[in-house]
Amino acid sequence: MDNQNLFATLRAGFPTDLDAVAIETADGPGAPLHYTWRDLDRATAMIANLLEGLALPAGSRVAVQTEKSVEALMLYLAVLRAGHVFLPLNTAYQSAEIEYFIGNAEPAVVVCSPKNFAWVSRIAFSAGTDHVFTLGDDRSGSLLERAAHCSDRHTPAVRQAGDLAAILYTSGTTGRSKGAMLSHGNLASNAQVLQRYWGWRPDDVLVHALPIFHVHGLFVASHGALLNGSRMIWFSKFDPKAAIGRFAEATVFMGVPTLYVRMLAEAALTPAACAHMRLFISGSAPLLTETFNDWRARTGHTILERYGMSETVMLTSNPCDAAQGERRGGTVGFPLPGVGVRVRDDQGRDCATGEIGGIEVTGPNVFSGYWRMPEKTKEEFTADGWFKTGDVGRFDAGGYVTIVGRSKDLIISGGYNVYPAEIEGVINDLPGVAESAVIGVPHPDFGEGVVAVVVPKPGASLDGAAIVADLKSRIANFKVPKHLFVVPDLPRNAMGKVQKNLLRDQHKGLFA
Ligand code: MCA
Ligand code: AMP
Repeated sequence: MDNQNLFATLRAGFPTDLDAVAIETADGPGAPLHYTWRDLDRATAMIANLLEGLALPAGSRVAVQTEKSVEALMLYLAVLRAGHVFLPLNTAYQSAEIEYFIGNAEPAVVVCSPKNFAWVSRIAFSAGTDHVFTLGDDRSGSLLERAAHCSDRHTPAVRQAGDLAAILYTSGTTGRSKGAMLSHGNLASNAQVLQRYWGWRPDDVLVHALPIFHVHGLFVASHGALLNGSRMIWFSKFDPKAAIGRFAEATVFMGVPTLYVRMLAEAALTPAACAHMRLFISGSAPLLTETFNDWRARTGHTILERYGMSETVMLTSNPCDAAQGERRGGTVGFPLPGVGVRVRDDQGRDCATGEIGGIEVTGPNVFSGYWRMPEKTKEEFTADGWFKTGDVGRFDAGGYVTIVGRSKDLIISGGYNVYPAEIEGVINDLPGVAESAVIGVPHPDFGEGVVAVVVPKPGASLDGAAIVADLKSRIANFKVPKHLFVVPDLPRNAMGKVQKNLLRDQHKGLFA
């Protein structure tokens, strides 16, 4: 049987001329650095051989928290190549968060930034991890030192479509993150569908400016370019002016809405600057119609908005090809080929066109379940096997999907998910706090801004600024409330439930 290893699928997309440039760095140490396709092939082989030499048990997880670099991408590809399971971690995560992920996933290997080795290795070794390597964004660290002694020839491990390729931690409506288990087949099928739907061409050039520890930057963007043998211009950190400066030699850009908002604030964003570009894609959070319209007015390009999740990779997309329809602002387009999308009411009945309900999905891209959480997994699927996204939306008469809200209590800030229950849990554990409510309100830069409303215990007095400072040492910076109010009590309904809608309404103008 064919090898379904995702690395093998991506490798088959490399161009015949392996000496052509695959990735050019636009920033970071030593930029511009040029990596050829042969470099990607050889370096991933060496790292894969290093991993194989560790004789890890089948299905071992490799957890990675490193700055964005081409070598970090190579590490991801090498983990696939060796047949292990990749577990990316946001660089903003603090020690308590890392402790949870490592404790929950029990990785056999952890790779971290050299500067974090002391605390990350302490957590990893006490959780039973056997190997901790370091990888800096300047090619430093023990991972590459060790890999340098390994052969640059490697045959990808044989994997079936259903075998686990990656675990992405996501949503924790009850406070704790769940590891979405994605298989080689989930990821490969989605990449292949997007290849056709977005009309990827080998001569495309992608400006890659997203982090590579989430679906958008790691899978959607990187897989697209690799599968098509297309060159990437690689930013380790998004810089609006610098990104615009590279559009003259590029054709594709992918961003969360905040990236588009920030580029719109640059005078350099003109039709001429974007004349060489073919496709601007947005996702991970709702793109405001205002941003969609302003972008068209400023550049002459119509942003293609698409919708996905960590559990499912990409689900719907506005068309790329005009023959299939226009790109409609405010919508997330059509279900992708092979992906089933339906909208159902609370009783599980299909909603009529235009009627709002819960979005449910099925397809070869949909994950198999949450890591070691069979009960949670069961709750999130319908009896007939469709995944309940927790997003609320509708189909219009033309078949376009519009997302109107979420039934899950989730804030999306600058494309990062923030789970109010998790932040409330941390705040409620602080001395003097009786209870709290965390909400998202409109934010001009991040789409939604995190706000906390905190009630002190009787007799206690709380200092909002001190709480925020304390939170910065406990949770990832993007989760820290941008504003914190200390109030005598929270609004509740007759059932005693906190009325977050009232709080959201009260504070909706906070960041205007
Ligand atoms: C940074 N800060 C933020 C955020 N990012 N605050 C709220 N939300 C954020 N997203 C704060 C930091 O806490 C810090 O605050 C200050 O901004 C500066 O931090 P820095 O790291 O320098 O910020 P930045 O470089 O300007 O980052 C902004 C960013 C970044 C470029 C928009 O957040 C980003 O790359 N977002 C993309 C996320 C993404 O890739 N999402 C895809 C998820 P202080 O100074 O107070 O400490 S995948 C997904 O959702 C699915 C499946 C899908 O459909 O794609
Ligand atoms: P994640 O947990 O990071 O996978 O985030 C997935 C969630 O992001 C989805 O369930 C949606 O709520 C949201 N999302 C992704 N793309 C879009 C989009 N284009 N418009 C609105 N929401 C989106």
